[in-house]
Amino acid sequence: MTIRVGVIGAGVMGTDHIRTLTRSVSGATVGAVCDIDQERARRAVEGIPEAKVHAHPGALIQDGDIDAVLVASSDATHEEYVLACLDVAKPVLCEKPLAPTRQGAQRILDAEQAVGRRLVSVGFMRRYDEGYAALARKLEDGSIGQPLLVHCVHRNSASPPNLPSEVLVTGSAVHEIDIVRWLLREDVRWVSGYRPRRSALVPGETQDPLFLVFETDSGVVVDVEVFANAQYGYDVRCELVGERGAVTLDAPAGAVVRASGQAARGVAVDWRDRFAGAYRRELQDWVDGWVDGEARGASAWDGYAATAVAEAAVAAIAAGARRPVEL
Ligand code: ISE
Repeated sequence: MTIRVGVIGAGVMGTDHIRTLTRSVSGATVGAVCDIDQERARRAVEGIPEAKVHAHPGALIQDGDIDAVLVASSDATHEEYVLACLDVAKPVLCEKPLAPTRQGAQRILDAEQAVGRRLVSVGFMRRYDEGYAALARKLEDGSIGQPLLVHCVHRNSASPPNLPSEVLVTGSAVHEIDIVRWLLREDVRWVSGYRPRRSALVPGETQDPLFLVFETDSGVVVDVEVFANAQYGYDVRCELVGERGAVTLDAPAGAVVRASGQAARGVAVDWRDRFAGAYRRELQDWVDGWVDGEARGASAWDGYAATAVAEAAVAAIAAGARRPVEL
């Protein structure tokens, strides 16, 4: 059985997913692509003779030749397209965030409940990263005892000028929110946010870096540095501190070059190379799930919870006060 996937959005992530689905995932083909820029959509399907280009996302979603939809358009459009997929009861994998607002994510939860079965998966690909999977195993096998603290770092080399400051939370730290919930198997209940001294190298008005603190149901405290203009590359770190030890996320295997008096290891350029394996495993699992007739990966509830925490974090930063998360 081959799942024919329709991809909405042929930007950076959409193009990456099209390439991964076509070259590295078995049991799936890209059946159609749609983008606000039709020329970009046409370029994205070059070399995939069976793929159509649709002018409108609605037409792609309703296309009877399309079995499942991957939403990789801009964040603000996610809710509309996921709801349209639910309207025709089609499986949908939506890039994060599921919706930029908690109310939007709630509407998706309600619509999925009305269909009566899981159809929505959310693209929290870190759940498929080997390093994070190793952290989860160490927590589960008791190597470090009960978790007490989590330290996270999320750095990009550069952001576009005037990136709205809240996107550092809704577009970047949302990954830490999800992975912390997944690792600890509990919800975040309180959020505090800080605006450290602003880097002079940030283009435009964006407040960068940001620093967030989460408190979970059981009282684990999580700190997250988000720095979108760190200059030197893409760097994601995580350390779990437990009662009996600590466990740290390892960088993916690479080469160490010893030359000119230094031992140096490369830094990832962006999330696509750092998490290439995770994206591939995520897509393969999603496709395998639908071959077996079931949704896999992060659920609509996970997407909703992540958005709820992100929203509380944005409010906490604005208010300069600790905020509860409304779930
Ligand atoms: C980007 O949009 C992503 O989705 C990446 O996964 C994230 O790490 C990065 O910070 C975002 O800008």
